Amino acid sequence: MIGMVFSVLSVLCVLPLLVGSRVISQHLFPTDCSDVYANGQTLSGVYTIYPTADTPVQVYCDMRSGESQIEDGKWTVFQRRMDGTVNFYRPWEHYKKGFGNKYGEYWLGLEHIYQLTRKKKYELKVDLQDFAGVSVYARYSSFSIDSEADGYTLHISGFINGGAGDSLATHNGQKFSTFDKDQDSYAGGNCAKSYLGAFWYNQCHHANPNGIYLWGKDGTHYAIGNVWNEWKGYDYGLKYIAMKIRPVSVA
Ligand SMILES: [Ca+2]
Repeated sequence: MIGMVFSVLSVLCVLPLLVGSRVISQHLFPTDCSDVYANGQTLSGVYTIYPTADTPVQVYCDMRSGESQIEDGKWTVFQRRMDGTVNFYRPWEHYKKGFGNKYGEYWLGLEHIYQLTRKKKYELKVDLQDFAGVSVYARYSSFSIDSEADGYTLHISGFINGGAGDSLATHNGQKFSTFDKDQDSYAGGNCAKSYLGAFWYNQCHHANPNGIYLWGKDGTHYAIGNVWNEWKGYDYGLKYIAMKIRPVSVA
């Protein structure tokens, strides 16, 4: 019994390991993909992270090491669209807890995102691709969200333009809304219902990443798609969109 207690206690600690002549810190409960990377798992893929010690969750880690500092990997992906296989028109509980396929399209869950961003300072990158294969991004040097009691309010700043334009500016400071929980700034209705998504709607949006997967340009129904207005306008559904965070380097 005492041995059991001791072994439970020991795995709760960060375990220093001697590798060759180097001592590295193993995160036995990696908080995010940055910790997974620090553990030596440097390939992109699906890993288990622990936003809190008792909430293991699978996530896609973008470990791609790029050409520049900005493009370096270690990103924890919390939202991804790529082929229209997952329905994103879902109620509050789904957006709170997460849904979808970690190998494909998914939403990690607002509670997990909140638990991550309350622990460390994060930056945000949004990767976008159209059906012609053109890729752009928008980056924000600071990203966090509040607790559920505060509506999971979005806080972003420090926009860096990777060709996408800043479609999130109008969403900064807004609470999250779903079709069954209207917390937007539009008094005349529910943006989630009007634009068939779920987001930090204002009145209502310049970006609708969780909208309908439109398969390209389709203006039949105004701004209902997975659109990013500052890049392709309100009637172009993107082929690929991924929202990802990583701790801000203090180096
Ligand atoms: Ca409203």
